[in-house]
Amino acid sequence: MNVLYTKTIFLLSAPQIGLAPPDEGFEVAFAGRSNAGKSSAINAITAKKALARTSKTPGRTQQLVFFRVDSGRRIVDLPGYGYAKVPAAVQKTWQKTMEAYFSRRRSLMGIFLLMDIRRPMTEFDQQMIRWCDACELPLHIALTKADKLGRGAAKTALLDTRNKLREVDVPVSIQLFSATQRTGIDQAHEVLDRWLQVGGMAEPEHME
Ligand SMILES: Nc1nc2c(ncn2[C@@H]2O[C@H](COP(=O)(O)OP(=O)(O)OP(=O)(O)O)[C@@H](O)[C@H]2O)c(=O)[nH]1
Ligand SMILES: [Mg+2]
Repeated sequence: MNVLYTKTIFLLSAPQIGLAPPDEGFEVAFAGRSNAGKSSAINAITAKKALARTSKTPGRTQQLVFFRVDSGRRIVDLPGYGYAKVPAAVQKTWQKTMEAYFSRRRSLMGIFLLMDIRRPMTEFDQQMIRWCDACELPLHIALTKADKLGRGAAKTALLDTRNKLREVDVPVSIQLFSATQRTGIDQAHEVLDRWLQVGGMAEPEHME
């Protein structure tokens, strides 16, 4: 277990990027369709039961929720408006907010895109991937709820999704993840460490 992430605390919730914390240090954002398992993944990665609020009701996380890993590093839980009940006007506002965030946020080092392994590469996901491409943001995909499929089917989903990512120009990696079975956490930490510039010679105390 990477102890750094267990120190993560809630910082603030921002309904728009103007209210985000100062654009300094390093930040990684968790994106994904509503109910994909973003909040559950953040809790699993930080080994905290209820740091990010999870819900059976889609659309629970409606703001950009910032978590502080340490003084110069943050994780962000992005709202996942990928479900039908959201009014068109709200969708539009969300799109504008996301576009501004992806393109202007200098501390944003990469996007963790979470997809339910049973429904990968939805229109929402493809939109996110296009934005990453356009903004030259590295992309890491976690296929969540891998526990819902058998090993063989999970592996097939991983390979299929990887095949669909051939056209993507930005660096892209992909993994299986399960918050309930706590699998894929080490792999997620490795990507976060890289993007959040953890483990340089200057700060060996962060590594276990
Ligand atoms: N079986 C299983 N269920 C999971 C897993 N991760 C999340 N879930 C369930 O999926 C539902 C949605 O999880 P959340 O983490 O709240 O999803 P979210 O992406 O944050 O959703 P929004 O905040 O609405 O955008 C909850 O009922 C979770 O318990 C997993 O790895 N395995
Ligand atoms: Mg959530």
